[in-house]
Amino acid sequence: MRGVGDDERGPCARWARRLDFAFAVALLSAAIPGCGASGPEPAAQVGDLIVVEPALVAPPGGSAALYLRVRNEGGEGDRLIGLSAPIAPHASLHRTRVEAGRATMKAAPEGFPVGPGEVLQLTPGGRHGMLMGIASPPEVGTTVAVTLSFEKAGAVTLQVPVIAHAGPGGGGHEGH
Ligand SMILES: [Cu+2]
Repeated sequence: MRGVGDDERGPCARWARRLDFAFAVALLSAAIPGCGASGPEPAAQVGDLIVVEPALVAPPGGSAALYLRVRNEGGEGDRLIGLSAPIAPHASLHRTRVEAGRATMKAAPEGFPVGPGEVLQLTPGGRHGMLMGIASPPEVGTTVAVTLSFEKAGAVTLQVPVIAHAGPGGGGHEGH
């Protein structure tokens, strides 16, 4: 599983290279409509960790990216160490780097820390979850069950809304 994201020629990497920066920004605003304003409603909670604004982007091709934020309201640090979903035989945490308009991603098996009082952000163009090997992409507007695993707080399952994978006016075709 770990090798999939490490391989630049893998399906995930091919998908990432089509994600230009403008697209990523459009995606971000689509995924987080009320960003920064009033506190969004929790999508899930486990211990002192509150998951807000989850979104799944599932273009054709079998891979889907998971974005969300985790707020740690406790006094102790924790770490997102993995994810899983019934619709995907493989899932892992990834980092994206965007340089000169090109995105590449790598698996992050060490996970992502979220310190006390901090917010862990999984966003387009940054850290994210990746579901791979999806047989048939979920429809926009439906929800997909995803389980997040934290080092200390344990696992929590949430329903993640599937959002469109193109920016405004993008037409939804990513060039297959
Ligand atoms: Cu990825």
